Amino acid sequence: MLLTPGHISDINQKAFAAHQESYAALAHQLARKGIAIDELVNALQSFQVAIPSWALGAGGTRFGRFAMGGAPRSLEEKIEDVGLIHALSRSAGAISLHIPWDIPEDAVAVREQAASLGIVFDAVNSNTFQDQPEQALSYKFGSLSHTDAGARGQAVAHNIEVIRHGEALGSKSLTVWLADGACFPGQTNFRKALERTLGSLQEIYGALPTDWKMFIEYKPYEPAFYSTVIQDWGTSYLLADACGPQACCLVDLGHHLPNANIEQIVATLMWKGKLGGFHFNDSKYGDDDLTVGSIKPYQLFLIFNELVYGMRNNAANNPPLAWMIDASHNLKDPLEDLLQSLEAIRLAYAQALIVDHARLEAARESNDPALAQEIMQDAYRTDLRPLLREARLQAGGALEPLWAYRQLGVRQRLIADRGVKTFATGL
Ligand code: PSV
Ligand code: MN
Repeated sequence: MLLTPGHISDINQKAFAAHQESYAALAHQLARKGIAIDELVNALQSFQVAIPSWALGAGGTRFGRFAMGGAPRSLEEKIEDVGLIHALSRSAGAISLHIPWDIPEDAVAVREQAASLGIVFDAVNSNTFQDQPEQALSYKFGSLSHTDAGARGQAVAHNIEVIRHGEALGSKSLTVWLADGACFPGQTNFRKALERTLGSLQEIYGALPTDWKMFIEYKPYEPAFYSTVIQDWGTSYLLADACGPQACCLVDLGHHLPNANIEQIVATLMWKGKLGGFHFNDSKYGDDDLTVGSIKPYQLFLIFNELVYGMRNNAANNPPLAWMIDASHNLKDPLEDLLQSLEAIRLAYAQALIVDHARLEAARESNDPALAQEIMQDAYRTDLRPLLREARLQAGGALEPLWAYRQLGVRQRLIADRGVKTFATGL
């Protein structure tokens, strides 16, 4: 299914007058603060977030997975779905593949299909957390950290193969997330496991093309419930540092113990020039993979405030960040969920862009926490939704992507095309 500009502009007509009114009012409000709204429109238009190929079907929990109808049955159909999200939002111009869940059979054709929808290939992700049928050695007791050199070698070779797939698609980065760890005290030697992991990562690093990055993702627990080899940002940092300048850390919002100060982690990593990638989601308890901004939107804004500061003050040379949504959809239609996530991300970014950093710095320097809070919350509480709508409108997207999606009956059409009981490849 293809959404044409005609489909979208027809739907936009209905909301156009109300939008113009609210946008003019916001432009006026921001101008009084010395903020040019056009610059914000431009910043938002160039802000694109990758959709992971595994987030387009129904997710699930270890207790089950419910079919939602019309799920993409192939990589081509997943790209088609990202095309739908991008056509409506104009902010999802990239897809991130997990190998071997989504191995392109014909990379040239897949690349052409994506390009025709305005989509590029973001980071490729390796998978050494599941055993594949044809695999010689098991990852049950680890992959890059395994005690057996054979298993480690197999996991290294898989990562290198993933890089090759990525090269054929035009990707420029590899994300490594390891499930390696232990479920029981005493099960592993922490130091040896970390040393082995570093050795394996260095081998993968050696195979990186010169214009590539390697992102090292951390996570405190799950599926290992006692210890995870790359448990936190500090471990990720020291591994990335030991690998070299092309290795960076990846922050997944769900991969922190409760109440961790993620914005401070972002600030620290950007100070060192080691933040490379970002996985967005939201959570109440653990790695819940809920819709971005659905639980802690203020935290998301605080994180973006540090990201914007880091991007504007980038003496340490952080690479352009690879933004991706990493979520699972147990209840919602995944495409609706992704549209909501994109909106939440863009909103937090826009809010961070209007923070008066000069005044904030002055408040900090004069040790005035009340004023600092006023400045932060003034930005957070400014309703910037008209700005997001305008940025989309100018780029040919929908004023209200979620409503357009529903009014155009996209899911119903996907079900008609693909069937009711379809399951996407993935977890
Ligand atoms: C692990 O929880 C993770 O965040 C990693 O990024 C994986 O690649 C992804 O989720 C999918 O399982
Ligand atoms: Mn992740």
